Amino acid sequence: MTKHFGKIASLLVGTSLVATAVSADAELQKVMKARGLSEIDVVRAAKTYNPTGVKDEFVVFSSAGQAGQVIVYGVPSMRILKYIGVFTPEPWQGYGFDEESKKVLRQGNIRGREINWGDTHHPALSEKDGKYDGKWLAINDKANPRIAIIDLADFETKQIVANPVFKSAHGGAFFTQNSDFIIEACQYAAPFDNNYHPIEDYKESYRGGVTMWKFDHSKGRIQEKDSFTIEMPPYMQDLSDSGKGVSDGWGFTNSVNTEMYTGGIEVGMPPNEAGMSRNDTDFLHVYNWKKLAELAKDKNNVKIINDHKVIPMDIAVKNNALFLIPEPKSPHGVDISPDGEYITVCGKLDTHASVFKWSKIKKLIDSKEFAGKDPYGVPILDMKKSLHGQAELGLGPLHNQYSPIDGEIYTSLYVDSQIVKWNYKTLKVIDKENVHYNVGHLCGMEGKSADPQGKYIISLNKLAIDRFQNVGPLHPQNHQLIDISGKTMDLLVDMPLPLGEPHQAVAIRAEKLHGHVRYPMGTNSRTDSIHEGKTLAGQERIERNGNKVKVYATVVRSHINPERITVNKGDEVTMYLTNLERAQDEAHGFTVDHFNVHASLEPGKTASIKFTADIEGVFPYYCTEFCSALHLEMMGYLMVKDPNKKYESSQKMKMQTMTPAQFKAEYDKTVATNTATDAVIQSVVKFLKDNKFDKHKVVADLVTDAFDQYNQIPAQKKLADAAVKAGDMEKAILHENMIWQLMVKTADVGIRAKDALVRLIATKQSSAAAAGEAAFGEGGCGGCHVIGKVSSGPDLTGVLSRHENAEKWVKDFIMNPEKMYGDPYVKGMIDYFNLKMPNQHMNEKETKNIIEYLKWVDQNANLF
Ligand code: CUK
Ligand code: CUA
Repeated sequence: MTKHFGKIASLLVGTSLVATAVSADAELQKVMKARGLSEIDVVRAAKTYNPTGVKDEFVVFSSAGQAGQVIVYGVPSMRILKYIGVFTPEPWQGYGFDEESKKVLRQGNIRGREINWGDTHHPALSEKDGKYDGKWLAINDKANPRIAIIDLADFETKQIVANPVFKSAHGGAFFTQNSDFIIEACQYAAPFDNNYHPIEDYKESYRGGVTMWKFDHSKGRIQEKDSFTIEMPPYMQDLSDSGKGVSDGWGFTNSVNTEMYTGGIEVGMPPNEAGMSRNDTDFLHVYNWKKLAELAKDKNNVKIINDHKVIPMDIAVKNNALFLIPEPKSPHGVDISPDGEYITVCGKLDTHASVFKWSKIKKLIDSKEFAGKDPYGVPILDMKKSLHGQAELGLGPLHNQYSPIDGEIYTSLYVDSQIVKWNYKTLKVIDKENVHYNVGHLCGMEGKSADPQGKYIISLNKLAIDRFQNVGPLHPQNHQLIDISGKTMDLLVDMPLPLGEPHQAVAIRAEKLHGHVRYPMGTNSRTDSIHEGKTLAGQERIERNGNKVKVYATVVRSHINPERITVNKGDEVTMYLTNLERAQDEAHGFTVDHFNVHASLEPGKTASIKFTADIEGVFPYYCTEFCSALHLEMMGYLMVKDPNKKYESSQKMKMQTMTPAQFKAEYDKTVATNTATDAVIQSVVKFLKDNKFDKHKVVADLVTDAFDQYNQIPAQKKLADAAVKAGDMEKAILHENMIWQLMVKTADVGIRAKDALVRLIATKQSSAAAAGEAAFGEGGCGGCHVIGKVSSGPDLTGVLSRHENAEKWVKDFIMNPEKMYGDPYVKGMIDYFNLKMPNQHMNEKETKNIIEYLKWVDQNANLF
């Protein structure tokens, strides 16, 4: 092994374990040999490894292509965090299986028809001054032209809007720099109305365009009424980008079929792919959306098609708001530089990237210097006069991302399977990195914002081929993480993504995201308002109105209230479910067997499920999240009876029962257990109060959660006492049992609060003491010694004052316990615990650290 290997090892093991670097070194060499890893592999692993509890620096939102969803993962660990249901039902979140989410999905109906499939391509993060603000995520559906809005406070889809005039839409979503509008460009030109038009009328009746969706940033909703579409020639508008900085107010959209070719293999015509790439150039569309938004306010400037405002081409042209610039044929990405001055267009059939300059374009527009007009009368700007220059990159350039370094740009090369780093100002290629295989989009860290963060590029590859275990002919996608912090790029790791074909992904600094922990009690998460079915403890009820049955239910560890519901066959049943929990991560799920319903109930949420009880029978309903030790008991029965049938109660079986004396004994035992458990709780409460827990928000939140449970006890106690009075000991026992359940839940959170508080108020550990605590834990000392308690070995609090010359005594005893078994004190201990202190083979350094740890324990003895 080479010299600097030790350096890597100590880098990897972290400071608290530097002492054990020698043994870590050996261990590392062993692992590397066994797994066939090189040193550089180990460095790459270290760059992406997150120890447990450590979070990522960036969060990526990736489209999921044909899965119609969004995938969320962290960088650099490439760990998947969530799938968000968007255009497709997602069962875990109840998306499409509860009533609230169905309403969102059904906003995406087109011409009154349900569509439950989508093809997500381009996610976009909301912006302020061109920088990501972490509030909203928009994403398009290419197949059924729609845009969805996801709230980044809870990562739920809140809105879907269908495009009233397009028949497909690819070039979206793109936020303008202050999130006033979301750009969505058409893809396959088609008639704007919903009628039949023969393909021979393509040039006359088929149209392309760009829809500008008005966005209310504070509410996070698209305002359909204030949105409009700019009519464009049927050139098949493709990817787009919004201007920013100097080009703010303008939009840029390229196109792939200025030939206006319409194919016809079946009638002997050459296929689309030949006819649509005949011309040397297609058109980059440049439009002044800010001006057009003003024009759209006047009804004389718009045509209303399908209840939607469309600005005809001639109006846009007359108002100097729409222009064309030739660009190399069949381009793909168009990406505006962070300052808005450079516009890079990649031609997938061209080896070049073309860099246009906004100031040059603007000058031509202002001076009305046109090279001509297209057949629809749209002015064309001269390509050469608009260009800053072209760079030869390689085969199949597609998409671009920026870094914070001036002029630095990263471009994907589809055919060459490479990422190329170059400079769009000097037009020089700097570096290339091979990827596996056929990269589509690439994702920089905030790499398309006004403030790119650099550090990493993710290559979103179209093919995985041989990279992963064969799981059949349909392979996962491969996202490859590339380190771009050095002079040259370095590919760090592969991540298989088994959920559709992601196209674009966007990354944001994790610290910009502020997800909720819980909802205000009774929230309809899809509208963020209080739900009509909000139900608090004690308000649970079943209401009947004719054949409509409404159940107002609550869920809380570990019961559903009510637990029995009887309805008639044919009844329409709505169940409103409120999760009364406030504790972090205490979600419950809810389903009624056989009725195809599911709700995910996060703390504070109210959701509803609705079904017709059209079959007779007995149907268990239950909580679908393993939420507590009594999760399996969190259930109930829906009983559906046929009103036209007579049911005879079956013969009552004679069951043996307990004697009154036995009942009394069990009751007394239960009450005694509760009294003992309560004493533990009170001691924790005293500790928390003595140590001013309310000064620490994290701890105070946990204490609130604990009291949510504890405060339910008096009500149960009342019921238990009433049962005793009435002589129903069995019922009294059941209520006392419920009290115990509540106490256990209280203690569970209470002890977590205590541990958290101890960590916050204890004196700071020296690094030696911290290493000692780690060694104590890893050396198995905790198996016999519990700090603050006598367990199967003595309590070690105060051990350093129990012996003369104690540090040496403890050190000798840890390192060579056998030698001291004869010592009268040790002998006494051995007899008492019936156990001998084993030799755990701690080295001198570890032993010294443990002694430092024990000193820290003594300093904080009052806390244990
Ligand atoms: S597109 Cu798929 S690789 Cu829809 Cu942005 Cu380029
Ligand atoms: Cu609630 Cu399981």
